[in-house]
Amino acid sequence: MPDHPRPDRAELIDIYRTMRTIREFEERVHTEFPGGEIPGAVHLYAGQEAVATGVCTVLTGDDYIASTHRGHGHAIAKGCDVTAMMLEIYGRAGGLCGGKGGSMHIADFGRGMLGANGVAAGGVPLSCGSALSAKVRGTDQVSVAFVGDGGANQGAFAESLVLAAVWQLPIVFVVEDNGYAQATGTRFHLGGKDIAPRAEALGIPAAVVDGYDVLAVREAAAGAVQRARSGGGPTLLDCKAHRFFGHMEGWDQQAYRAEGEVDRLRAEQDCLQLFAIRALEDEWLTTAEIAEIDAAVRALIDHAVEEAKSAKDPDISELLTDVYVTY
Ligand SMILES: Cc1ncc(C[n+]2csc(CCOP(=O)(O)OP(=O)(O)O)c2C)c(N)n1
Ligand SMILES: [Mg+2]
Repeated sequence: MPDHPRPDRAELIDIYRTMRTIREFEERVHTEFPGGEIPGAVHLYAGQEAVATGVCTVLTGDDYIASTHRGHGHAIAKGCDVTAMMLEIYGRAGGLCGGKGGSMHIADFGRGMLGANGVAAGGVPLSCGSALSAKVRGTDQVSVAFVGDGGANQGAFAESLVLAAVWQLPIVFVVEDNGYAQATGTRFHLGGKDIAPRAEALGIPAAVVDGYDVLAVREAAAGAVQRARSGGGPTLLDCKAHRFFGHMEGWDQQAYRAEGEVDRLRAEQDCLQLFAIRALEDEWLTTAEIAEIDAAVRALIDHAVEEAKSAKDPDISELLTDVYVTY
């Protein structure tokens, strides 16, 4: 009996709702950003929802993920509270990290979300640490390291692959190849077409995955998580899905992208649309059910933004709390 059989209807609904929540969250942050209330750097995940969702749907609450600077989608898919996330992005009291972290430092240890990370590939060695900890403690927890195509060129990524292979860590490396590192296309920076062979060179099983197809991601992730959980060691998934927005809000004119590239992506490679078409064809969901989920998600995000805008800044007395931890 496989650990993760075909998703049943409840899981399919959950998958759609998660992807829709990420999309609505990101579209709304994009709309709100020019208002000037959101401090710091914000990188949006729209377009890549199927990757975070497909992976996190086969994880348990006890499993770990370490995220990137483009982390909202990972946090939502791991079950972080959406309103507390919005408060955090606005830098307000009541935010998931007390309003002192912002978009690039959202973390929720209670849900196994070890943090977004401003350092490209910074989460990857952390994931090796949490995987090693699980192995030493003898639990069956799995760690997932999300990393971009650009991050995969960092030395820390190569070192982490070696550690994971040598120590046979219960870890899944999820590379999100979205075609660009800032303004540099992968054909200029990758040194090859795929990142998967870098893992294979170390004996780590790897696969190239269609990152627009949430069920393909889920299936690949299910195999990888099962391998890790049963003592079979690491796996790398090289997921291909481009982002809809620029690298960073308020900064990127995207002059490096081909004319009409984003319009084509939205029209032809939108993971939500692709999923909805299949869900209707295969009668997993009705049009009315999809509309109902969409409306509920819109209301949730409206509420989150209202709460964030009306919340207070963190109190000055909390300036130094949570900064240092004594072990
Ligand atoms: C160690 C390090 N070097 C440089 C940067 C500046 N930087 C921020 S995001 C980024 C590109 C990351 O590209 P990729 O890993 O493909 O992620 P994506 O933005 O495409 O999701 C760079 C170079 C950084 N944050 N950390
Ligand atoms: Mg990239």
